[in-house]
Amino acid sequence: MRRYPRSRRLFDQACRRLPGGVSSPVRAFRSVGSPDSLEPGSGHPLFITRGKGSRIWDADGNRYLDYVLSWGPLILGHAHPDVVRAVAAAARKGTSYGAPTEVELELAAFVQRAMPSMERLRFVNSGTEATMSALRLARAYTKRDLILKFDGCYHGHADGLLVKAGSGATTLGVPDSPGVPAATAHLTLQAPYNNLAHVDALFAQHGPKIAAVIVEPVAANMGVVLPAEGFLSGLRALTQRHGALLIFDEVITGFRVGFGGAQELYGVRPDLTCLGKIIGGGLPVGAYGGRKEIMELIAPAGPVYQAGTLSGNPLAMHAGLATLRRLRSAGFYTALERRAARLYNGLIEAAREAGVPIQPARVGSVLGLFFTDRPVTDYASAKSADTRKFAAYFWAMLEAGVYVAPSQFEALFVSGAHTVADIDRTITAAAGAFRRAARVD
Ligand code: HOZ
Repeated sequence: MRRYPRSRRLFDQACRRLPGGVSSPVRAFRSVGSPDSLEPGSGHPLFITRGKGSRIWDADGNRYLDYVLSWGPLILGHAHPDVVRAVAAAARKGTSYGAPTEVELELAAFVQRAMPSMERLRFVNSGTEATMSALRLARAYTKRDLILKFDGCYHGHADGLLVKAGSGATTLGVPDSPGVPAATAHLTLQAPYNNLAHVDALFAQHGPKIAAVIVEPVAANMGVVLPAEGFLSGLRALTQRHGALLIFDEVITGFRVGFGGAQELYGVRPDLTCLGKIIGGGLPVGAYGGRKEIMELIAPAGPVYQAGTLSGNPLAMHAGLATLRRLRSAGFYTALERRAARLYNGLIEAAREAGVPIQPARVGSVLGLFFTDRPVTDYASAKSADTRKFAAYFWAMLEAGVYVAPSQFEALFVSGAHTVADIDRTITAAAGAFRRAARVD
């Protein structure tokens, strides 16, 4: 069995300096225990020293096929030469000016070509900043205070969005974070994902007060849950009828499920869109944008204040631009789709052979699987999945050299750097991991 002594040592040191030893909670392996005990909290994360293409290396020199990909941004894989070249060239000219640059324009134009609904957009530094700012804007535009979010969707860690939040908040059992003032939480209405009737009822009750509905068009922070037929178009119709804005959080799906994101894939045009991850090519970036008349309320064009010292940072802009250019190259998404489908089908077959029930989901290169025999359509059904089976699967995958997110409530991402051989190796590893999971009761 693999051991990770240097990572363990580093983690012990980190715990004396950083809360929980990490800079973001989902990294901590808290819920999956350790290789020899699936007791939550008994393990430690791996410290990563480098990445190249589809692979990463840990502090003990172990190599892994990486399906976390920094939680989604690295659609080209690690250290893609185009991105490295662009960042290095930009850095030689200075890392930040706090002034407008031409590259912001170029990246904005690329994003707008992909998502024409973003008639105007503002660059920020993270997905959290994007969603937080979009909500402020929606409230200012509609002159209403309530927002509606879906249970298990995660839109970053702004106060009003840490209500039944997915991702690490769910993994660690704190979907409603302490520290969020009750007065703020009360401004957030909640509905089960995929439940239009519930949304309809909330609009019937609170309609004139609801500023916006915010949704992950493909939920990818409670595991991967696909939008039911008619769900997104239903939200579009309901928001329009009641004068509320529809905000698509495409931080994960943007440029991931296709060049035009989920809005193109499902043919629904939101009022506002939030982006992050891929548009920064692995550097910290977010963006929000939408209809001109709404966006023109943002300062200095309008009175809604939002600012940032490093917003539109040139290194991040260049990394994003290099990434999006590569995504535009002929056949990129077709090849990615083929690899992701091969992995998806291979995982399903491997689980079937191992006799372990799973609920798989996939849109493009975003995949998820739940250890349950019941269909997963929302947060409640996602949470009923077996976390101990997942933990056994997780450690077996790691042992076999495959790095997946240490939580069932996260997604798995395929990059353009994953080869067919990588995929087939992963399926072989998963066959063993599923057999291990099957033995857990
Ligand atoms: N959306 C990411 C996880 N689902 C964020 C990663 C993090 O929280 O560190």
